Amino acid sequence: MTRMTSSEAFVEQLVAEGVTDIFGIVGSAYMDALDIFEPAGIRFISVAHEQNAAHMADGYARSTIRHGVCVGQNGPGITNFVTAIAAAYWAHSPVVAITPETGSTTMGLGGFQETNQMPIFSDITKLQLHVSRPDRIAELTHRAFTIAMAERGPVQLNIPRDHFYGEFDAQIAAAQRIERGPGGAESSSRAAEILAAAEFPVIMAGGGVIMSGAVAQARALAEYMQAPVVTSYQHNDAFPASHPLMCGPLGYQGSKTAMRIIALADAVLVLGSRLGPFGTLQQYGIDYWPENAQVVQVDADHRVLGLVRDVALGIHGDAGAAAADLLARLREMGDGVRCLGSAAKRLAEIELQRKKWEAELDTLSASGESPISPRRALRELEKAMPDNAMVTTDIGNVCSVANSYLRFEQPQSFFAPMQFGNCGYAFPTAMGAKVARPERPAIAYVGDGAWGMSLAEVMTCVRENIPTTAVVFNNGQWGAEKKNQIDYYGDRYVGTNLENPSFAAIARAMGADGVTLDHPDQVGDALRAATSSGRCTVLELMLDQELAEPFRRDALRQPVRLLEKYRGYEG
Ligand SMILES: Cc1ncc(C[n+]2csc(CCOP(=O)(O)OP(=O)(O)O)c2C)c(N)n1
Ligand SMILES: [Mg+2]
Repeated sequence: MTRMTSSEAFVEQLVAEGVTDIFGIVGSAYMDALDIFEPAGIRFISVAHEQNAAHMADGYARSTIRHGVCVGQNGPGITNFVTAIAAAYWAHSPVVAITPETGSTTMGLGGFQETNQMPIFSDITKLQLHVSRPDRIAELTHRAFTIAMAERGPVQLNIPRDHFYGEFDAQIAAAQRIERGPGGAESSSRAAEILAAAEFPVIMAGGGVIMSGAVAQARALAEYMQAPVVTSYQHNDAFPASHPLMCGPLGYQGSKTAMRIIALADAVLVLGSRLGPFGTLQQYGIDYWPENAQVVQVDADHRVLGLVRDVALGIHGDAGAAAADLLARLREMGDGVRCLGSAAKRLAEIELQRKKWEAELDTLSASGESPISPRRALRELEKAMPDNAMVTTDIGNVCSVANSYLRFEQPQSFFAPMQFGNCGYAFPTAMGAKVARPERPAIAYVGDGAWGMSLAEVMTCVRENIPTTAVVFNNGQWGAEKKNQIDYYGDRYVGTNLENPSFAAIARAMGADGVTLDHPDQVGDALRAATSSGRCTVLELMLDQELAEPFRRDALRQPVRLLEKYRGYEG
């Protein structure tokens, strides 16, 4: 026990948890602690909007397997966090949201910057902690960090502003990491039997493979069984793209190779995926989910086992430990593993499907016109992508089509908004990743509509020296939503056309580099130059207005109007 102030105990506990970077906007509520961040070895990254601070914390966590941390002023600073904490929740990111609150002595009186901050985050955090007394601040901070990592999701640490003051004897705990095993022995043995009996087993690698650092284990198992590997929606980096067994991602704008291959499966081993409903919707008219296959689902969160899809067996365990355990069991079974005799057939099928899909993508991406066609832009970016790049994408139509063109050799390379799907995700998330991994290029793909939500952070990149590259797809529209007006609402464009200023000029005015590109031949060189310049760069790609399939044909209906005054507004 050492005598400390409350702020000192808090900051010392942050240090013990390994915190070196915190994203936020300054506020008096926590200034007493902020004042000693620097001598504690903590960099405070001052941003333009608290939503983006929390996205940065998410990108930081996703690119490292470390905690991301954000902080803001009580009331409005904290309510600004909400969207990004929800995104981090669905991305399973260990983000610790430090939420200073109005003073405990006046809470409830409706004073300055007061709102009840706990209900707001109740459904988008794994745990909420309220520091009820100053002398519990270190203990509860420790708890926040432990649970955020153990349960893989945001934790809120709510601290009444007066609780940063006070003196007491404090104990700083060492950081705690909880290791997971492969799952129960009985279920593991059943899983091995299911896999051993399969003729056409397929492995689906999800985010859990990335988070548990399990690519090597997944790969060893896939290679032993010669099982094709598909990845879950927008987790394209869960298995190396160039591996002969890799088929690509499922889900919206995913890989037809992956879909055609998984459709053939008689057993699927799902490693670290909740099988989210949007992620396995049929695509391109391919109803690919193999309803009759025996599905074994492994996940670190027992609540998601069998939740969305019926599974033959759920295993509560770590993706890497489970893969290693299953490999050992299959090895012991020797010739009893049925699929070992038919590897050539599966490899040939992968090769065939991959060739077909690549040829189709080449044809779709061939246009050499100006303005640039979205798919040609995506192909050019793909070809010029630095090997060790980290790429984030936003949720617009062009960004979503990028799913077919983003391939990675290493995990922790692709951070998309996935099933929370919020506009404004990509750029701050790339910035957070860049802070965490300064040695790797960080590139955000962003639509022009969503760029309006993010562009203020170019100032942050310049001020804080975070050399992130933004690729802005300027198609003059909130395209993904306009597509619905085209398909369902008789081309009535309400709120979907955009008249944009020059985003490149705005970037330059903020002290960054800004380049406008209107021919496909310029794209590759521009990306290479931007990512090697050491400067924040905005590449503004002038695109045509072509749009791909909408997100939610499954959830939209042709409009029906009954009232006379709305006649003519049918589909
Ligand atoms: C925060 C938020 N607001 C609104 C939406 C609805 N939405 C989904 S995609 C989209 C259009 C995106 O337009 P843009 O960023 O220009 O990309 P494009 O579709 O044109 O490629 C909108 C408004 C959303 N997903 N998130
Ligand atoms: Mg757009």
